[in-house]
Amino acid sequence: GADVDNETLVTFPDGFLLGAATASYQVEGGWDADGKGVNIWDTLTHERPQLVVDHSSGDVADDSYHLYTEDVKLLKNMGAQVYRFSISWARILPEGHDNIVNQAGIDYYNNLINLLLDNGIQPLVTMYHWDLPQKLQDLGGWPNRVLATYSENYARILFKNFGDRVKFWITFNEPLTFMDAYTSDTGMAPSINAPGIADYLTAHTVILAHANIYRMYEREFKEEQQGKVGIALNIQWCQPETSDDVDACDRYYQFNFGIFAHPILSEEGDYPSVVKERVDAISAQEGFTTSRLPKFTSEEVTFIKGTYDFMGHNFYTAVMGREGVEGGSPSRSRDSGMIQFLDPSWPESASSWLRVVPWGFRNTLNRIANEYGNPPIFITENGFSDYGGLNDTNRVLYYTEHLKEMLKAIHIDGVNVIGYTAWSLVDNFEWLRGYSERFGIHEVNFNDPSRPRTPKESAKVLTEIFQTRKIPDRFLD
Ligand code: PNW
Repeated sequence: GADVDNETLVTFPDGFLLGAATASYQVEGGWDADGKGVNIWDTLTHERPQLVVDHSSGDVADDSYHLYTEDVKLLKNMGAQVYRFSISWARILPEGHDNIVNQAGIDYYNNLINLLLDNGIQPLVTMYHWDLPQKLQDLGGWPNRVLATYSENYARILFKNFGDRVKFWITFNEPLTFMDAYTSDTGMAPSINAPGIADYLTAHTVILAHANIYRMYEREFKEEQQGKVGIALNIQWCQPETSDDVDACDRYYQFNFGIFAHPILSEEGDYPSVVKERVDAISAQEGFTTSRLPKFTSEEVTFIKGTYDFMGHNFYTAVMGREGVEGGSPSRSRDSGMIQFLDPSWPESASSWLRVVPWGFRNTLNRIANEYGNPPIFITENGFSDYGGLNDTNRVLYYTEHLKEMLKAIHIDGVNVIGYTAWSLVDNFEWLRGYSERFGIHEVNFNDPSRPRTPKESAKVLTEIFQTRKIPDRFLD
């Protein structure tokens, strides 16, 4: 580690970007406004409302489709330098294909982008944050490889219309999370139960789609637009229970992060060998003639390798790992051969999966840096859930502790972290948890049609941090 003075250790480097994040389905509302098409979250919330804990939907959500000027005001007041938001595919292409473009959708994002830039805030745009046009789900959704081509066509529309002003692009948000939407019929949209099969098919299509988009940008836009393209991958730190469980956590990492990162960011390319070996062998034991893990050709391995200008990383929490087998047959969990649990001493949040383990953040950043040659990493999400309220002391602590760990990774360990957007700018539709779990740094009153936004204590502390570009003394040990 480098020798750094105490002041530097708690200060953000020059050029480091600070801001906040949202996603289209979680905040926009306007689910059928002005020519928007139906997407898989519209379908799930309308047709299977019992899958959402409070039977709610994103039909209106924060109504950011109509109130985006309010969101930009919040960002401006905080001194945010960057806003990460996502584009609703079906708002731009109502039927998923690029033959019909909804001009009202283009106008909406143009207005948002222009207003951000007028206020000195950079847009960081996610192309896909889980709201697939229903018409593409009707073709099978992500397990159907043809979506790798349709995604490229969608992305081209985005580069054409917005690429003159958007310089940071994320192709996909958390493919790890949405591949699991194909592993249970009580899970996220499309909520299809084909574990150990459709999840791998989804990963395969998404990796090809990502590479297609990156290469198309290189060929058609990069020279003129000079933007950067990456993908946002999430992973939880895995803490081995004993020294005998280190390999189990390594496999956890490769099955959940390496499965995407290795093809794109490693020198070698392709899926991690441990993933290939285990899924092939276990598939055969289970009586499958064809491995459940699809194969890349050697041309595809080369085509995919290096398709990033930076990597997006969403970090929330940690798990404990132990050698052993759990999960049905077939399943990715069984393939990985590890047992996952939580340390009861880790502080809780409102989300069952989210415990507060800030040291896991620094460890994860180091792991990524070591494994893939220290790529530029943008922290695209990090945040904490509670049940609401303006006095969100636990969220304040979550942010200050995680930012301190991130700064150690930067200054002491030399990890190349280039930006950070807090999840989330506003309380919003938290997927299957509806409005019951709150991640916002601004409170939103969902009973008031005007959806008023109010800064929580955490927004005030982050404002101070964004403006001073350091961690305030009172949060230092
Ligand atoms: C992210 N995990 O999902 C998503 O990108 C956001 O849309 C979401 O609102 C936010 O985190 C909070 O849930 C995650 O189990 C879901 O570690 C699950 C995990 C992490 C992130």
